Amino acid sequence: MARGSAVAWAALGPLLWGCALGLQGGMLYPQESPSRECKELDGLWSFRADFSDNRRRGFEEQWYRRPLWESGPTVDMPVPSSFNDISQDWRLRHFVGWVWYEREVILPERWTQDLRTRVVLRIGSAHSYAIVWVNGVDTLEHEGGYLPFEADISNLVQVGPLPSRLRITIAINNTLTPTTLPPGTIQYLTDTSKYPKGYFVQNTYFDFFNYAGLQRSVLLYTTPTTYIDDITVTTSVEQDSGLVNYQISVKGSNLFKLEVRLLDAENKVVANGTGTQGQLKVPGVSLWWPYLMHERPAYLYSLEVQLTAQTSLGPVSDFYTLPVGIRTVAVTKSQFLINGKPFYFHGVNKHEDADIRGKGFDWPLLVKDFNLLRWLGANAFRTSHYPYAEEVMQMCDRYGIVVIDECPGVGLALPQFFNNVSLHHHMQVMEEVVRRDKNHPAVVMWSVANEPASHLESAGYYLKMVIAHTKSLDPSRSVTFVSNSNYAADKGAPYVDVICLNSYYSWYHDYGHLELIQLQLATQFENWYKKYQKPIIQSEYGAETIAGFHQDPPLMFTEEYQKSLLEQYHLGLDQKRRKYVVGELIWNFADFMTEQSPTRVLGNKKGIFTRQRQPKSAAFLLRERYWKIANETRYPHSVAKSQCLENSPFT
Ligand code: BDP
Repeated sequence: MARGSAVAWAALGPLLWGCALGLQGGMLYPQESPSRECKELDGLWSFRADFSDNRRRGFEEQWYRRPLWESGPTVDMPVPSSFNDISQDWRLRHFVGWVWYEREVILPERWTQDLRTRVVLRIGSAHSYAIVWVNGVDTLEHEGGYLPFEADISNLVQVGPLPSRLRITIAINNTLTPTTLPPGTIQYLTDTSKYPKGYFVQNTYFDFFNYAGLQRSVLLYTTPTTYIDDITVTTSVEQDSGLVNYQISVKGSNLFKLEVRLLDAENKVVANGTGTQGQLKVPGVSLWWPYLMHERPAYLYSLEVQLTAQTSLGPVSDFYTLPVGIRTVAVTKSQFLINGKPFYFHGVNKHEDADIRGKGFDWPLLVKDFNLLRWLGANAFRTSHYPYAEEVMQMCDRYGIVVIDECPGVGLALPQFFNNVSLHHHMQVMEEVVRRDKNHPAVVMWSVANEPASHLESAGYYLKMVIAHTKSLDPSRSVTFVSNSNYAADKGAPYVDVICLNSYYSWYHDYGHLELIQLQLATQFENWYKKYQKPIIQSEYGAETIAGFHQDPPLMFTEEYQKSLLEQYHLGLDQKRRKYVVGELIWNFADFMTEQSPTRVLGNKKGIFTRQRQPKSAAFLLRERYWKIANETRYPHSVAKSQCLENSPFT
């Protein structure tokens, strides 16, 4: 976002929507409405990994042509889930190549008979490259995990005799190459005295396990043949009125009418409009505020869109309801402003990672994590290092948890990764991220990468292009990437709105010397601020900690060391907090799985919670700090109370 007042965007908003996405169609979250039905395909799918030497037997034998069991043995695989930790077969845990999923489904009669109905197959994410067949017909391909993709399959289902039995086959390849995001390399080990013929390993340059599979929901949903394809909303504030700029894209026909109503949280209509674009004015607006910043956080309106259209088969109507939070975001030289007030990010970095599901979406885990965030007094997180499930983003809107939305641009560590093919793909991924998440009030900033080799000239150009592209897609939000480079060498920092810095003083450098943290942190902040005069977020810091390890005076890997390291960082952060440091995000919310290595003990243990979501001592320390900061920065000033504090054994 360019520096300047939020009000300016109110006027410019509608014009700027002209920067349309290169993608075809919108990616509205599927919902049931009087005109739309959903059929979830979560549950057990048939599954097979292609262990053949070239991993291509599935294509050579065309496994998609017939039911999967006919071409060989299958196993049950739950969806959503990563496939890696489900079976007892170690080869599957480390598998690299194509895996095959299949599921049969019988459709409701109306879906196959009513030609005014459009049937869509939507896959929440498939990591990392996916090909989809419906009844053996090649239907859809998608590159990149962590983002949804879909296809209109009406033509395939609205044929033939009843009942319409659908066989969905999805082949997924988790191989990471120099042009995927994240990138990786395949290394063939050719010393036959050590490795069998054809032996290869997947190298990655990031610190989390490359879980793969159908990790989010798969579903079928319907719309009428003329339908609401996309909605884009931006908001601003003028005195005590909220302004909601909307733009709606309709597909299927040009003969339609659109009616738009904005409802408050009590379902009272507060504004209405017609047509594909316009501005709704909400006098006496209730703003969307972050958690703990205001006594009434996360206020959501509902934008009800009603379409009526004429088709050759008669009239159709379509309904879609979008939650809308009215808020402004702006950046000055030293502040991050939400609704014109300084906002301080006190939060966490996360991973979508837990137990045997790997990165599989899970409702209990989602709710538990948000309860822990609120217990902690956290008001923000970064989706390190890839976009999280859409349900997570919805929860952030509802709970007022502010999000730095990061794309899977992680592990851009080698010069060869900054090539034109990657750049093009990276821009496309940003289009998909913005398309999916643009309407979430919780999202205040896009992060295009984590710790790229930003000291390289080629990285400078690459980052400049991706950031500019992201800004053109969404001029209403800030854009950043997360750096661990030296301030004097970083070639990407000139293009960001907010500087995000990762540093691990007394962990990866000067191990054990906690006494150096304050000095080194002060030097870091001063150097960066002097050079760039932009607000800074400490986007990672932390220490590996094995829950239950104790040593006093503190030694590395103990709970005492993690606490002491945090305390030293906090003293350093407090020196700059009211000046230009606008946030701190601990690494990490919870322990998470990584590749095996001599420096990882069953994964990364920098969590303040274990992988099972139990607190280490540092969680209590951080909780005290976050609630203290919340009470200092609350607007209008009053003391906030944790919902969990009363009668809590922890107070
Ligand atoms: C940072 C990375 C993060 C790692 C962390 C660590 O951004 O993904 O997990 O270091 O080493 O550099 O714990």
